[in-house]
Parts: sequence; structure tokens; C-alpha cells
Amino acid sequence: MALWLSSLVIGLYILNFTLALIIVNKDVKTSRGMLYPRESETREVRSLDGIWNFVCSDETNPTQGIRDKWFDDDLSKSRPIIPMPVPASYNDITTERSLRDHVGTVWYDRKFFVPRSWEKDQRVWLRFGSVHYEAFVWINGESAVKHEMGHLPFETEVTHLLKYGAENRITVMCDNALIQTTVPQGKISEVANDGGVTIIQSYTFDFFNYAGIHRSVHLYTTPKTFIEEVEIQTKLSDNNSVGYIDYSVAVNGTAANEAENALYVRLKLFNREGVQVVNTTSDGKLEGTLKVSNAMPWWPYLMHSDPGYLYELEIQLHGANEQLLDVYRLKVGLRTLSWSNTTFQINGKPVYFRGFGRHEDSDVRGKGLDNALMVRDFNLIKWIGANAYRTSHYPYSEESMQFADQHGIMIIDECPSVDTENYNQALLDKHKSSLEQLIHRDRNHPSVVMWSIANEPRTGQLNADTYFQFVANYTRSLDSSRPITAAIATPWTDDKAGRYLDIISFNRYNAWYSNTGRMDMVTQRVIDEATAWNKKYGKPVIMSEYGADTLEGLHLQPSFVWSEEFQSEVFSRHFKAFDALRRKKWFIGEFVWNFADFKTAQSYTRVGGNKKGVFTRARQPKAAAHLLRQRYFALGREVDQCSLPEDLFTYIVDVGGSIKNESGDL
Ligand code: GCB
Repeated sequence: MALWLSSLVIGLYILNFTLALIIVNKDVKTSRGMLYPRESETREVRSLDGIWNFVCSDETNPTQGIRDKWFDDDLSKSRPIIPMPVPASYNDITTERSLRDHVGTVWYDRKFFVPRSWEKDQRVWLRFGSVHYEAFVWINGESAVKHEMGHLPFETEVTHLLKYGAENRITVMCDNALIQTTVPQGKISEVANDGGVTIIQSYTFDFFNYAGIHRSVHLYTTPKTFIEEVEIQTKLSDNNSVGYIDYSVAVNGTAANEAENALYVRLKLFNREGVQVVNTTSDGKLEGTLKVSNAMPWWPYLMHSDPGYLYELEIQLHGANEQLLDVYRLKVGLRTLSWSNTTFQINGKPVYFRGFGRHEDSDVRGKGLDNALMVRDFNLIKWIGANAYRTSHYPYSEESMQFADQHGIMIIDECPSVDTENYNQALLDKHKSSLEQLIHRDRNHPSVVMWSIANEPRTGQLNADTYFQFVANYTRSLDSSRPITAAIATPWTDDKAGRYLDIISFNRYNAWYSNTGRMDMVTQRVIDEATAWNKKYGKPVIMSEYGADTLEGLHLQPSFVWSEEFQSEVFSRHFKAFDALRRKKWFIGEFVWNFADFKTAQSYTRVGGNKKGVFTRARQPKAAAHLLRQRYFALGREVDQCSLPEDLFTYIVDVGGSIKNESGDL
């Protein structure tokens, strides 16, 4: 009897364990609307950025504000408030350790006026560029919207919640807690401290879990019947002289329901000089193709003398009797992407990526949008001759995506899945949703040339195979016009995800995490690993991370870990490997880790944060930046015949003809 009972218990345990392991490919909720807020003849936009009021909840009582309805009145009536800038991470604004390391909920509110003129014949929308990680929003005490997932926008209609010609209040509760079913994952635990117990947030990823209202908050109006979605895909004829823009427009509104057949869109395409080059009208399906003769293709930086060429597409929505209902304008870059088992091409030309992994990170503002920083970063990217970056390890601001379009910088667009492990159904659903939200947001950007579905997922684990098959296939079903990659650090021998990708990216820290300090153990290992990935999957390969922590100003000769000399030498050993690999064609890119130093959680391996930046956190070059600049431009000249900046080399001596011939004219 006892034996029977214990077998039953063991059987039930195994069944329970097995059920937890089963993951299925379920439908996930898809996003709607969310066109970037732009003013037009029919739309007004108002920013709610500024200084908001802020309250931090007690860590041990994170839901108190909900129970006590702090959203029913001004926050100042419930708790003492402090000023908090929006957009910004809240962590580094005050001098308090408790706020920097806070786990759980915080509250924001502010007042704003809505003009009386907004009351009639239109709709009003509230849109957040991103709140990390989960947001709950109330307008005048009424629940308006909830959203889970950092780094991605969300919006809701607030027409019926607003008071027109009067003052309104917006309240936001933001929760930064990361658990095993959030993207990214984390763990919350209660740990004894000197005063009793405290809540600890741990995570394996290597950047500080900054939180708050990270990007701009907008109110904007649309007509009652309006353009809700625009999706475009572009391609060029074989000789790049004719461009094609496939478009489809979705409409929301009463006129759409009542008189569907009466709606149509008129599309006008303007070139950079503002000259109209196409004017066409759709049928009732609101989709079609624009043909652009004498096309100006969108080229990446240094691949062409006029990179980042953008047209402007004006979309006019018309109703019955040709009534103009709505106008929305979108920048469009004409380009064709193609890839095979050996190459990745743009407009028929093979691409060799030279770039960075980056972070949205800076002193004081954390991950908050900062236009000064964004423009400085693009200036540095162009100064150094890079043509690409990966949005490691989450989607970057929409403003930076627009900037990349304009400057011809190619983007590998990554969702927020980092160090993903312990695969489960809830995680899969959210991971897919993060990709859906990302693709929905970024699908019209010419700069986005690849989707990255994860960074360093534990792809050797049980279930990794099924999990990544579902994630990759879902991504492909949403957009088949761009290849899919993931930055993998699992040894190629154990990896189970690569076969679902189009391009293999791998991260490896030779001479840093492995064989620390051994310069003689870099080049061949990089060549061998890249070759092994290519042999295993027969796909193009990118080295998506390599590098070394470097303390600015530390000089040691011969090079020693953490010194500026060491970073330069590690780079140089990799360059040698990349040059050997480039000859094999299937090796298509090199990305340094990282563009700039950035903040991490506290750890004895991090001196004030991760110092693998080529630039400091204040965006000044370390010694290796000058070396990298020479390489990136030299590659640009060899691969894409770009011209070299005059100040690329410092004058040393007039070497005369003989030496010049030996070393080439660089
Ligand atoms: C990695 C991660 C990145 C880290 C980096 C490092 O492999 O992808 O997030 O910051 O290593 O410096 O350890």
C-alpha cells in the first residue's frame, strides 16, 4: 500500500513537472495604432513633459496606493511629494540610496489644461513613449490604460476622460519589479538586513535596471475618423532606378464603419527638395503600390556619397464627397534588403557591418530620453566611421530611430529579451508580444535591417529548441522582409536556437572572460569559433560583442587588463581575425562592446559600472576610439570606396616613396 501511494505521489510529481515544461504556440494580443505623434492640418500635439510630482511607495507595501486610491486626488494629499523630471529614470535624480535601489511601485502626477477647442469633432489620445517596466495610468481619477513592457510605446483614447477648457490630472503608477515571467527576467527575494528584512531585486543581465517615465508623454488629437495605421514596404528595381512602395492604411472611426466604401486615401510623395514626385489615389481597400521613377535609394552611411535619403509620404484620408478627413506624414527610405546563406545585401550590394552594441544610458538621467545625448552619440558614431549598431538589449527611442533613418545608420533592432532562461508559457507569450510591439513600432524605418529576438538566451537549456522555434517563426510571420538574428553566447556545440535564425550573431570575450590577459589566445580562437558557427548552420555570421573593460586614463605598458593599452591590443587581435574571416564572405560584421561606459548593478567585477566603452560615459574618446576610427574608415574605403576624413592620421614624418610603398598609402 505504502509503495502504491509513493508511486502515485512520484507519478503526480512527474506529471506536474512535465506539464510545466509543455509550451505551446498561443496567439498573443497585437497592438493597434500608435503612429508617432505628428502635427498636421488635422492633428494637434501637446507635450506633457516637464517636472511632475513624485512619490515612492513603501517597498513592503507596494499596493498601498491602489488600496488607498492615491489616484483619486493630488498625490500631495496622500504623501509628501518630490519633483521628478519627465522623461528620465528616477533612480539617480535624488541623493537617496533608497530611491536609487528602490524595488516596486512609484507614483507620478501632474496637472494640465486641455483647450476648449479640443472638445468638438475630434478625439484625444494619450501616448507614452515608454515607461519601465509596468505602468498604470489614471486621468482625473479614472483608470485610462495599463501596459507591461519597458522601452515600447502605448496609448489610449482619453476623449471621454478629459475636462475641456479646464484643469485635468494625470496619475501614473510605475512598477519596476522583474520576475521570472517578465521580459527581461529577474528575481525578487526577501533578505534579512540590520533592520529586519528587505526586498532584493536580482537579475543576471549586465545593466542597471533604471525605471520610470523614460520617454516623452504626449496628448494628441485626431479627427473622429482617422488614419490609425500605415504600413509600408519598399523595394528597388534591379538597377536601383525605380522604387516601389507597397502601402496599406487602416482607418479607425465612425465614418469608417458607416460608409466603408466611400473612404479612400490620396498619397503624395515629395523628394528631399520638397518636389512632388508621385500623386496617386487608392481604391476602397486603402492599399496599393507607388512607383517612383529616377529613385534616390536609401544607402547606409559611407556606402554612398548621399546616405540616408528620405522622401516624405503625405497620406490624406478622404471620405464621401471627397471630404478631407485626416492627414499624416511619414518619412520613407527606398531600399531593398536581401540575404542568403552567405551574404546580406542592401540595394544589391553586400554589406559589411562595422559598429557597436550600445546602451541608452547616461549620468543623472539614466535611460531617460535626452536629445543632446542622442545627437552627440550620432556625431560620435559618424566620427568613428561606424555604419551600424544593435539596440542592445531593448528597443531604443523612436526619436533615435528617426535619426538613424536620416543619417543612414543601420540598426539591428533588439527586443527586451536578455539572458532568457527557464522557458515557460507566460514568458513565451510576453516575449512574442515584445517582438510584436517592436515590429509594429519600427516596421517602417529604413534603418532597421534586422530583428534580434534575444541577447544571450540560454539556448542550451531544455525547451530552448521549441521556444526559439516559436519566437523566430512568429517574428517571421510579422515581417518577412528582414532577417532574424539573436546574439548568442552559448557554445556552438550546445546551441539549439541557431537553426531558426537567418543570421548567426555570437558574443565572446577572448582575453577578458576567457584566458584573461592572453593576447596570444585571441585571433585563432575568434577565427575558429566563427567558422564553427558557420559550419554548424550554414548561415552568415557576425561577431556581435567583443571587448575589454578599460579605465580611462590607466596606462600600462606592456598592456595589462583594465588599461587603455589593453583595450587597443584586444581590438587589434580581433581585427586580425576579422580580416582573415572577411575573405570567407559569410563573415559579415564586427560589433565592439560597447559604444560607451554604462551603469550596472553593484558588483566586485564592475568599477562604477561596465567600462568596456570606446567612449567614456561622458562621451569622450578613450585611446582605442582613435584606433577603431582608423579601422572603420579603412574598411569603409576598402569595402565601400568611401573617402577618408582629413584628420584620420596624425602627421608624423614625410616618409618618402620607399616606405610608403611597403606599408601601402594608409
Ligand atoms: C555580454 C552581454 C552584455 C555585457 C557584456 C559584458 O555578453 O551581452 O550585456 O555587458 O557581456 O561586458 O560582460
